[in-house]
Amino acid sequence: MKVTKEAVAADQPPREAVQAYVGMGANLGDAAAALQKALTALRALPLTQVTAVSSLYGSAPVDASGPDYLNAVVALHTALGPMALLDHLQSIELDLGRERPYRNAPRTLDLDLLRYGEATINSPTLTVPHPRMYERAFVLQPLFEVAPHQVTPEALNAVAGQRIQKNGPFG
Ligand code: A4P
Ligand code: MG
Repeated sequence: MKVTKEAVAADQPPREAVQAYVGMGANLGDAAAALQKALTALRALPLTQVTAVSSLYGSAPVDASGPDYLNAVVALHTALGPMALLDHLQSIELDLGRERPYRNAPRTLDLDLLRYGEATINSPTLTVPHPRMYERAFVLQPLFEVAPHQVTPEALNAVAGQRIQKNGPFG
């Protein structure tokens, strides 16, 4: 990963469009349908283009219980500010019926903002890069697929013990 140079206020509008990466996960109900609907919603975001979509991965729950997850990563080129983008991600989660009874509860849909350009963001509601992404094969493997420059071999190696497999194409 590139070391970021610039602290960015979360509500600052971007000066220009940036490349952002969104991690998607679901492990309840029809998880594949939830991810597909979420992708359709991401494609409809204002000021935003989906530029790459990873394969669909199946993964064992990490720090969580319940059935295996389906995970994917989507690359966006967006002129939305980071906070506006997070708001949209949360709206999509809510629209698709996510419930949050407790932290890391099984969920119908989880959308995480992994990277926003080169920004480092530490606001009460948004931390970028996502604080746990480097601990998780279910993030790093699909991110490596769409943006190999974002993931070092060392980072992939560090999560090599986690069970994950490519289930097939997505999008
Ligand atoms: N928030 C801060 N930074 C961010 C960011 N970069 N992206 C805040 C998204 N949200 C961010 O989110 C809680 C709050 O985090 C948001 O309101 C936002 O203001 P949440 O998704 O409701 O939180 P949570 O589910 O309680 O926890 P969290 O930390 O989001 O869970 P994770 O870390 O996303 O992990 N195992 C497998 N195999 N696959 C998975 O997809 N997912 C999780 C959830 C656990 N284990 C998993 C998987
Ligand atoms: Mg989350």
